[in-house]
Amino acid sequence: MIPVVRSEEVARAHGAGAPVVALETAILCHGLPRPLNLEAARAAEAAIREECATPATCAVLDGCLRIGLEEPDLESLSRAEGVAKLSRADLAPCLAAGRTGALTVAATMIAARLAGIEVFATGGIGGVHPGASMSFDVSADLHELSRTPVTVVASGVKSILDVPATLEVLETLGVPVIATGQDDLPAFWSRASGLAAPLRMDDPAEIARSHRMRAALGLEGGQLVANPPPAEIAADEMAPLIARATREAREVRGKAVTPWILARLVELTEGRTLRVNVDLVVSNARLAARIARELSALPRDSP
Ligand code: PSU
Ligand code: MN
Repeated sequence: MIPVVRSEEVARAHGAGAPVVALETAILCHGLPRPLNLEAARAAEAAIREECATPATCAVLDGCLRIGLEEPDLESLSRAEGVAKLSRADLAPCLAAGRTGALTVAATMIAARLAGIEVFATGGIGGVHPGASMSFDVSADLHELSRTPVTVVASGVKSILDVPATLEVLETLGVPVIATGQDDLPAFWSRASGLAAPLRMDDPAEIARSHRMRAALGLEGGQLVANPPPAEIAADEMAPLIARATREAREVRGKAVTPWILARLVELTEGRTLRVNVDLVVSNARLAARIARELSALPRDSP
């Protein structure tokens, strides 16, 4: 038996066949500093409700996989120290040990699939880190996109990554990468990466149909929807700062790399990356809700 509990709100929406959007918690516990982390989580949930969908923020609390957090749980998780960052490899051990952990993109996709949720919003997915040909640092988020049928709405790939290499891996894994509203793949804090996205769809209904068509074709895996950030810091301004933070992170290893570089960039931009990060998460939540609404209007078992 999997120890999984849906919030009342999520259970109700699910029973009614109403649209639900999953949200992750690694960004809450590792991606954003307090108290902005809680503000961002609440704002993302509010944006989803404004679009007439139900948010399902996912975490493991005391050995129970929670799909949808009540406000007191969200608040205490946002304040908790030393919460584990759970990816695919860590989910079962954390549940088995009865511990608490925040879910990355990969782990949230797994949770969403278990709960029958087809759409998930985040900031930016993990990918291929610069120097990965030596370090082998490639996020488990990429493989998850190739095996778990969830449409992930993000502002592209975090630009602290090797973006062209990440696109190549997604192509190899057969993951559709779909830009919305523009041809360029967004670069997290910047609207343009200078790379064209392989696909473009401006209509949430088309994204929803494509999601269902993959399932009908028997294809494993999800889609990555790349939504440009509403406000930006230009890529040429970010590039030298990213290069500096990455150089300084040389000694940092494993799961700590991404949170360390994000935190260093907050310092180097005097907090400007934070505002952009919060706004893009909220904007992605809104688009995810629109896609979820379109999905709920389609019959479940046919494209
Ligand atoms: N989006 C953000 N901030 C974040 C993340 C996403 O705006 O911190 C998290 C996600 O949980 C993603 C993780 O899965 O960063 C990637 O971590 P890694 O590179 O260690 O796989
Ligand atoms: Mn990594």
